[in-house]
Amino acid sequence: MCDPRVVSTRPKCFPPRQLSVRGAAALALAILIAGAAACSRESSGKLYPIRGEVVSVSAARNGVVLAHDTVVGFMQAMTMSFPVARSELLDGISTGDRVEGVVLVEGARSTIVGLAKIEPATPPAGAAAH
Ligand SMILES: [Cu+2]
Repeated sequence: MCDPRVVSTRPKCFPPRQLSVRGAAALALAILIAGAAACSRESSGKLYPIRGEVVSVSAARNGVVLAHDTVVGFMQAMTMSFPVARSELLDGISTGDRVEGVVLVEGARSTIVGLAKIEPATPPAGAAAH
């Protein structure tokens, strides 16, 4: 018989197999709890990187129409409008800009949660020397 006080300090009181099962269950539970905590704070959606060109920015600055490239694992290239999580995301963004960002997909809703203008590629050094 194992004395409970001995169990806590002497693992040999548990058969090794039982120990590992308990360890795995505890680990799975810890992951679940961590995941649930993260979800309640953020959201249950999935994030995808997105790239495209700005077709228009809504007058209320709460949405943007993007001609976006393929979003791997989510959708093919198309032109569509997205709500933006915060109007500040559209600061400095205007029609014709090439942008990249992050889209949060929750069920049927996809919201732009990050957006930045891609600076035009700088010409190689010496290219404009003449
Ligand atoms: Cu789309």
